[in-house]
Amino acid sequence: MKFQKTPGWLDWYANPGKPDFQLPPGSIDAHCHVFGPGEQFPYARERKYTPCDAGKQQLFALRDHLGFARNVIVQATCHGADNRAMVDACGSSGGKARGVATVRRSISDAELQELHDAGVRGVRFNFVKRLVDFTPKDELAEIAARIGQLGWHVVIYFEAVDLPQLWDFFTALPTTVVVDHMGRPDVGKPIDGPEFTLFLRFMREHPNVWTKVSCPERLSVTGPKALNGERAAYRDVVPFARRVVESFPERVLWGTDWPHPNLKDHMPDDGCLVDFIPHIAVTPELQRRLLVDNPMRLYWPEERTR
Ligand code: 0GY
Repeated sequence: MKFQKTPGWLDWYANPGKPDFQLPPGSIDAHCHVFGPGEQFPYARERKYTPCDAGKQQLFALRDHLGFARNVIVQATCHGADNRAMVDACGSSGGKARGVATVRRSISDAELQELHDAGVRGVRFNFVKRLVDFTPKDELAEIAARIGQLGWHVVIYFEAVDLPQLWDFFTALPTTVVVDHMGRPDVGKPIDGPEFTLFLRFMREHPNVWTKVSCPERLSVTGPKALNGERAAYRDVVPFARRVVESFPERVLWGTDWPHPNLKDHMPDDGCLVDFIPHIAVTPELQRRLLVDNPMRLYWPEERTR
């Protein structure tokens, strides 16, 4: 089946630069996606956008080019609860990829076990209204209880303004909970303002909550240019991400978010995104935790050495 991508949607960056920052050995890109290809893995009927194809070979080539050792492939909403593209990519990775799935309450125990055997270690609950229709919370709670028994975690994606109304649901989840993109703070607002303070309190009061300090390209108002002699692109995101990394060094993850769904203004050079890392994790110790130790603990616990 042929799919026409959503108008205005930018393609991923075809020739990313080599990062100046040398990733620690064994680094993991803990948030990326595969899209299709649509002819092999059709996009979901209920999707809110149609992406360009971005398959496993391209993801693995990017991994090697940037210097990552492994990927965590997160199910994107354009594939709904059809996890075949993600599972196929994990299966073709030679053990170098694990996955986060989207499932419905109708999934059987045998199907959950199949996902586990394929390398899935989490489910994603999405609360971003432009991306998904509402799923009843009792359905999500039921799924969380079931996947908890497999030792999986829940990845949650929401906008900062929605945290207060979702707080009780999130804090009742029985598993490790990983928040995508720092809960999407508005970095135009003060770092010590009520919204980001609430997010930091959410993490401080709930030791099962982790977060990905990812997606500066989505959060930034100042954009990719390094201005006024400052070297960091997306520099308005730096204080927010750095605060999180330094406050919760054992509960942070990082990912490229390749192939960067829904970007219309600019498409980041993934090499430049890697060069953002030393601005938010400023010591080798913090970098090793962010890129190696923490994702290994969550996704490859059986191989953990520290
Ligand atoms: C991201 C962000 C987005 C999209 C999705 O699954 C998705 O469609 O996650 C977004 O549009 O903000 O993490 O990839």
